[in-house]
Amino acid sequence: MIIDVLTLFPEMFDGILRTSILGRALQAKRLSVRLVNFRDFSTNNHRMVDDYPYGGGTGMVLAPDPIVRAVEDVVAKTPGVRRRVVLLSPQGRRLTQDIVEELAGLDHLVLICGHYEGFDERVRTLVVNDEISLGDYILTGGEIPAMAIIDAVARLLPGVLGNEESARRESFSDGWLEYPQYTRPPVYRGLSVPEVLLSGHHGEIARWRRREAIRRTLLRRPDLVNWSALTPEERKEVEAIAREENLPLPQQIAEGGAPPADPEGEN
Ligand code: 4GX
Repeated sequence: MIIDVLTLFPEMFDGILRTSILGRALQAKRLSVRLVNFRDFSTNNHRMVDDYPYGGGTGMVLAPDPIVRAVEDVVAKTPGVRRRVVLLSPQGRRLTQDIVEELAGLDHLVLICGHYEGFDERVRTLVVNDEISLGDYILTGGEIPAMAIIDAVARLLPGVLGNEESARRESFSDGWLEYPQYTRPPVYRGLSVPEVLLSGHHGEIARWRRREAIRRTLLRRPDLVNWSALTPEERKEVEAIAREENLPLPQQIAEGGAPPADPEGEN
């Protein structure tokens, strides 16, 4: 996969692209990341890339021409492939693992990062076909969201994670948060490792882990639960944990339907 990053601050990417799994993915040529400073596409004498907003107001707006020409350049260098041109902004759809998987199936990904200011709307109209947000908070630029996307996509590419790590990934893609983990020593500052994990009873260990994964998810991220996809065993665990934790027993568990509407709009 080829990822082109359009940014005024390419040096921000130096560290992460050299480090650990990303560095390995690049070395192994599973992934190629090209950093494009769209200031190089400015035709202005002063290499300016922004200008005053029509209609007035504070701040500056990234002019369309350098960005549009930079996109045209990377597209011309990478013809005839499955491609997405993504603008990073708080106005995009929030990044999820489903979106990461979608992007990991492409041949060419173009990530456009703005800094401080917004983009001239014609950038969206002319060259952008996806807009993604890292989350509902304001950053100084799209570079960190672009890095998050590169990192999350790279680990899904064939051959990037070792066998062990990719097997681990599959075992955790069952929809629950991770169960609590422990290593040596068996007692640390008075805190013991749960007895069952030292027992060697693999069946009991697997049941304990599933139960604690479900407990964590119900307590911390009930919004992640796909109520209609629970196995009968999971459903029984959910009912038992809801009783133990004094959680309101979800209506949909009892009736087997969709969850009730959340009046706070949180879920
Ligand atoms: N997830 N930012 C983009 C410039 C900007 C302003 C307005 C478009 C319209 C962000 C995020 C994020 C700050 C990057 C504003 N672009 N990007 N930048 N959250 O906060 O992606």
